[in-house]
Amino acid sequence: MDHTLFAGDIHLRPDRPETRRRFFDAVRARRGALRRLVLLGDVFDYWIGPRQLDGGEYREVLEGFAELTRSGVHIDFIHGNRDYFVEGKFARRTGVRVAGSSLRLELGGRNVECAHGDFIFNRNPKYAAYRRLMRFSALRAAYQAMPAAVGKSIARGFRVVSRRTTPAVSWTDEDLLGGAEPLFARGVDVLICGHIHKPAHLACERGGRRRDLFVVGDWDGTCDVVEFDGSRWRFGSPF
Ligand SMILES: [Mn+2]
Repeated sequence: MDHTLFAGDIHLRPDRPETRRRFFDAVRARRGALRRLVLLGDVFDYWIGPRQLDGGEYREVLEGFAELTRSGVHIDFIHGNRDYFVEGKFARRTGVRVAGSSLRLELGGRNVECAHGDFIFNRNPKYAAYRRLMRFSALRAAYQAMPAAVGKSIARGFRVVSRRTTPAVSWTDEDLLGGAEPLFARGVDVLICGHIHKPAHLACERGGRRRDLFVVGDWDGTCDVVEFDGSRWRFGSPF
């Protein structure tokens, strides 16, 4: 079967090996059927850039991804607000394809849009400007040139900012569908994201078509994932 698995907000940290084990156990349990794994961002709790590859902190994670891609699982990596420095060197090391901020697929005759959700569910008007700024090569280069310890302490600072700008509790179903609406209007049938750490599956009808919004859970909590087995969608615990 042509099985696709969507997961995000895993927030892997070197000091939490149990999260890493649970995630890879869930993926490996689907071996054989699994063709594609779409990572919806914030896979890493922090990622300071290419130097992170040499530090050894995420060695088992990198090996885990490399082993999966070698075994024929196609993996797409969508940037989250914690790990948008994941780039080409990471891709070459692991075989994972770095998709950038979003990914469009067609599954079962439906248009599927995958994104982390930080650009969709964000009430801070400065946020998009900040992310655009970080795209400038000079700023990125300055960040990458810092000693790794400084880079990590800045990454920890980003985490505080991102916690302040993403209040999970305040998103109602109407808010979530409101965020998805512009994408539905552009022809997206299924929107899959994460970021707000509040798992949800909402469906509605727009333009005579059924639309679905899936928000995956985080791996400190319910770990809810989205799966498509070639004919049916499933949302819930991966275990
Ligand atoms: Mn996030």
